[in-house]
Amino acid sequence: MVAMTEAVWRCRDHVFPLGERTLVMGVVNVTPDSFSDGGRFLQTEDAVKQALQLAADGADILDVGGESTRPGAEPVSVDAEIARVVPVIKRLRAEAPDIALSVDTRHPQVARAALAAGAHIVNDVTGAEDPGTIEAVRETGAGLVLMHMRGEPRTMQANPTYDDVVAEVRHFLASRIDEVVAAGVSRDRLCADPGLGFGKTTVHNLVLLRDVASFRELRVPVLVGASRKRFIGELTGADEPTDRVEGTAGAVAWCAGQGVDVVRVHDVREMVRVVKVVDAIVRGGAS
Ligand code: PMM
Repeated sequence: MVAMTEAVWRCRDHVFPLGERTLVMGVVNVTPDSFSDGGRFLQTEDAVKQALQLAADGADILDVGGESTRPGAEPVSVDAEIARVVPVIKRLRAEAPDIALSVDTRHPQVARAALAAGAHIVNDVTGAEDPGTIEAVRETGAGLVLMHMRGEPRTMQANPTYDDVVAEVRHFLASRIDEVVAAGVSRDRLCADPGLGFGKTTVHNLVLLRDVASFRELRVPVLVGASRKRFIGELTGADEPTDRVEGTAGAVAWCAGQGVDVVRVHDVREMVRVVKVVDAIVRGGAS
């Protein structure tokens, strides 16, 4: 989506060329397994196994998260979040050294611990509102995903309203980019995300998607996470998140067609195939 020629997204030693194809970020949720009493070891094993499968399925980036940011979710402690994500990141660095790793966190302490363990990107759903996160990114040369969220996960879906959702979200992201660049992080480390479902109704999500190409004005790569979200369920009548694969494919195909740079998805194998076809049509060559 970036207009400059030879544009790249720099995330430590990973340099992603932009505009050639749609990058796929696979979601790795490290959450306690309520069906086992095996504790942390099994939790780590499960997440690593899932992550390695997503890498084999063609993910470009693995996004490791230890705190659910779904609507209504209760926060977990920073220590618990670190204890979930760091062992997974360490194992992935050892077992899949070529894949880029991102940490999905809004806490600078978690970001720092994950970067020390070898992560390349911080994915922050608050748009890096804590200056400590910006500092950690600046010091390490990591990539940073700035997402728009209205309110906070526990309450954000309580009647969100906007006068012009596209303009307001874009304005927020532009001001976050300016602030992060002013704090010493170069623009080619940044990526912007409208934050579908984070304080947005189904109509807000659809309007943001319809106008997603306008986010190129931000002059950083654009990431979209539509995967399995509630609005996909509403549109398709699929109550179970795992039953939202085809609906997700619709949104992912649209994003790839509009030139979105990164799609964040759970169903990597399927979505890699979707973007391969759309990229071949839109960008003029099979990869
Ligand atoms: N969505 C979720 C979590 N993290 N990060 C970014 N950058 N964009 C998103 O849309 C996003 C995110 C919530 O979805 P999940 O619970 O299914 O991972």
